[in-house]
Amino acid sequence: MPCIVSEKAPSTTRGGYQEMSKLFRAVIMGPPGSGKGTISERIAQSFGLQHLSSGDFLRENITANTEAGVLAKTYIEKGLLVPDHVMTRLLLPRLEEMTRHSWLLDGFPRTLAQAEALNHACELDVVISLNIPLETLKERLRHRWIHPASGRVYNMCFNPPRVQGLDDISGEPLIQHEDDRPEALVARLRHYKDVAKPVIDLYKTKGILHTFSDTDTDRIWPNISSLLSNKIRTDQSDAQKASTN
Ligand code: G5P
Ligand code: MG
Repeated sequence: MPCIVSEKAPSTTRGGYQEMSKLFRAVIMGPPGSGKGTISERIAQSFGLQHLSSGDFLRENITANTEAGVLAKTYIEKGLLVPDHVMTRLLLPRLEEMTRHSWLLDGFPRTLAQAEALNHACELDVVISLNIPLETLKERLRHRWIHPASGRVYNMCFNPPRVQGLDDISGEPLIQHEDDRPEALVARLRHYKDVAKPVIDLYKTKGILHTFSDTDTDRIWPNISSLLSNKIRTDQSDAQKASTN
């Protein structure tokens, strides 16, 4: 797959961040409810990376009734992971459409097989791993509501909608994910730990893993922001040096 790291980025960027001369590839990992989506939105906004959430992409496929979506639904409803071959067949072509953008993958890879498939496709610059206490996760997801059409996420305590039960922008009703209901939730949390360990070990060995531990996204965010600022600045200056040599 043409996921070439040295490819020149296009001249326009989102988020007002300085133009990147080298494309940047990042992954954010973490258990259900760890704040991947919330932090990804902030990263996309601040650094102009395109955000691709595997969960949102699956839900789009479910809504559109695609073959993969119909299959994925049966797993997601039970709180199980969607099989690796379905995930890679869905996600890798989507990444191929984004080769001219810097991107952030949220929720993929989840297993070692997925990480190996991604490895063959492209080289990552940074992997962010969120390490959040179990009780915090359970509490957060119990209060999570989403706007299905846009994927906007609310939490009745952390970031409630302006009008209870309604999306701030469209005014449409909010719903809870089937897999945020208590039975599916416990299964999701249990699964995560087992399958994530070899993926985390792989990225640790590659020297690109950065782990953030806290109970609050607002305390984690400044550290992630400064990691990415430094990383992107260093990568850009390396790319510039290479192009002038
Ligand atoms: P998803 O959709 O990727 P999960 O299980 O990885 O689902 P999820 O649920 O989307 O993770 P998140 O993105 O990590 O969680 O967290 P979030 O949505 O930002 O935050 C959770 C809640 O906490 C929100 O309400 C938010 O407002 C609030 N919050 C955030 N920070 C704070 C804070 O500091 N304090 C408080 N109080 N609240 C906060 O995947 C869904 C399913 O799709 C399948 C699986 O079946 C999966 O279960 N799937 C895959 N299967 C196989 N392989 C893959 N790669 C797959 N990807 C998805
Ligand atoms: Mg999410």
